Amino acid sequence: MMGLFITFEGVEGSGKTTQMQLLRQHLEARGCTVVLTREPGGTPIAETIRDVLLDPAHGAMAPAAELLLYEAARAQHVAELIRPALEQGKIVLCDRFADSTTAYQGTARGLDYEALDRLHRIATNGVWPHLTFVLDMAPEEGLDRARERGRFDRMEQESLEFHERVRQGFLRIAKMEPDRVTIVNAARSIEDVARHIQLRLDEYLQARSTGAAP
Ligand code: Z5A
Repeated sequence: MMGLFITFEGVEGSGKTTQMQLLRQHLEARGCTVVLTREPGGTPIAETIRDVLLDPAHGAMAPAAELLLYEAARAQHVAELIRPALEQGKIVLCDRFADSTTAYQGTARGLDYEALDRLHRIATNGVWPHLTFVLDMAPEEGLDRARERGRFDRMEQESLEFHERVRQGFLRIAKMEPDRVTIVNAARSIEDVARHIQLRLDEYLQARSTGAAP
């Protein structure tokens, strides 16, 4: 697969969408073809699953049902959009991916990591991010930013303790996979965060050009 797959992770409101748009501009200015997408979602079927997952009326959703719906949306997204784009040599920037399932449904909800890993393998079928940026900040600050938009989805209604466990879940993944996952302090200005991301990407692309990175 010739393309480049970059994912953005972090607590709600940490600036993933903002940073993806800035990185797209940066890459397009260099002549790259960039696809921006998100999870859950990214294709019509996966967006329909997203509506079910995030509907605040669905407070009674069982954790296992939630997990399987996120993975179902991912399977469709990978098959229909991400894999074809990578095979065409494009750069795919994705707002959340399997690490979100590990952090939200694994670390925060307490579902079994081994079961999650098996489901990730089925849903992603070998498609895995080359680079991941975890935009790290205190969840209460991120939630404040997100709430300024005035909409509250089902996951946002979880307790602050839940979102703190999510944060710890992302930090755990970064510790386990330091080559792939970069922690970015997201409590800084938009420009500072963008600079950190661009520097890490340039470093990765340099390593890739010499065969030192996948
Ligand atoms: N979820 C899950 O449980 N399991 C899974 O497997 C997956 C997802 C894939 C998706 O929600 C929910 O699904 C999510 C995890 C769960 N729930 N939670 N909680 P979503 O897609 O609707 O929301 P989100 O992914 O959490 O992102 P967001 O709310 O859209 O936020 P963001 O993209 O990270 O931030 P933003 O939109 O770029 O910025 C938010 C605001 O802050 C905006 O007004 C910006 O202008 C401002 N901003 C951005 N950066 C800065 C800085 N540096 N300083 C000041 N202000 C800033």
